[in-house]
Amino acid sequence: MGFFNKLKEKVSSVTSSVSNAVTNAVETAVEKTSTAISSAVEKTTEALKFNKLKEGLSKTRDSFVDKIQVALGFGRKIDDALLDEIEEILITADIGVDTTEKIISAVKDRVRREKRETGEEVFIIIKEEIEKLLITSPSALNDANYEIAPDKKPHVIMVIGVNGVGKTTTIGKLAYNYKQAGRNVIIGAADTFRAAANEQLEIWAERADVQIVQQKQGADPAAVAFDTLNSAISKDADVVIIDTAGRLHNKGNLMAELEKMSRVMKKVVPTAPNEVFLVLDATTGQNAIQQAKEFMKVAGITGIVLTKLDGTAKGGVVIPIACELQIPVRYIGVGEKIDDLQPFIPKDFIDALFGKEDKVVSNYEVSNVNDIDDNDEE
Ligand SMILES: Nc1nc2c(ncn2[C@@H]2O[C@H](COP(=O)(O)OP(=O)(O)OP(=O)(O)O)[C@@H](O)[C@H]2O)c(=O)[nH]1
Ligand SMILES: [Mg+2]
Repeated sequence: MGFFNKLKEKVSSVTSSVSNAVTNAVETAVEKTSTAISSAVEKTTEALKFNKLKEGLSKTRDSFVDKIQVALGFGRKIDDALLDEIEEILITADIGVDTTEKIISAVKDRVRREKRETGEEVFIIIKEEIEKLLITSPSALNDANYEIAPDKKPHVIMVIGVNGVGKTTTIGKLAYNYKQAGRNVIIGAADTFRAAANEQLEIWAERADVQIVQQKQGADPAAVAFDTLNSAISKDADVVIIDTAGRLHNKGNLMAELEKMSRVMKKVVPTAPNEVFLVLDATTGQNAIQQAKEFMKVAGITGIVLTKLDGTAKGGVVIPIACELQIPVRYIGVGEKIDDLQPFIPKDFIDALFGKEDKVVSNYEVSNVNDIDDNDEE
């Protein structure tokens, strides 16, 4: 090979390795930047959601957490009288007698065993014990990603509950969340009882940008559910959400109607309904638990949606619902807008209610107890 050919080859090989190196560097930089951007977007979205939750729980925080803080403040001695006072605050904040007893007995035990003496420490113990109850409840296993198992397609969700609890609104929000997660959604207007029900659901379908199947007012709800499932199959939909009329658990004919809907849906999708969500209105406090207990006797409920947490001081009711009923609280409603439905994440809920910044007492070494300033005593 001549000198010039060799030189040409050399130059071309250097050029190509420089160009490869530049391409790699640019690709890596682009990849890093886009990862950084998407992680920043994700963090911002999470922060906005958390703030919304915090904001939504402000009335509950006033009625419950702030009262506990006041009771524990002013350097009071941590004794039985004080813990009785806290017990009363929990019961009046809709935590319910049974769950309150569990919390207080665990708190008393830890205060004694770990020799806790300050209000701050007891506050964190209360927070931790409530969190412990929630994270060992079925509600801790919620899917926040709106995943659908491929063998459950279409995934059929039937939404039930008494009048006015927020079923239709929840369906609109849920459809929106599934759609945002990239799922193909169809909703079925099986509340054929109320005159304006179809229009209301249509508005939500438009907002969420999903399809809707409906019939005339007075049509058989089971027929609407049947049509919706058939349409879902022909359109290869991922998720079907069926709205139902508000009903009382003790109205036999209405409960039989739900049962018929389930039976008819199975003719199209043998596993349907994959989920039966009972919607409960948090503003009704302990009454919501009663409703759930009654519905559980007659309908195969797989999850609870607790709505209107934003408008109430009774948000503490989510704790006994999650802990006593053994049915997961799947979603919570924190406002009337389409993006105001959140998966129920126990840790976020507790952090939003009690504040995030606290040190975790249980991580202290027992020896640290002796270092704790006991100015609070007397
Ligand atoms: N503040 C607040 N309002 C809510 C929430 N969810 C629903 N609502 C309101 O509750 C009212 C009733 O909601 P719907 O969705 O119509 O209730 P429904 O259960 O479908 O009612 P029926 O079909 O009549 O049984 C509406 O005014 C909603 O805007 C929530 O999370 N927060
Ligand atoms: Mg409705």
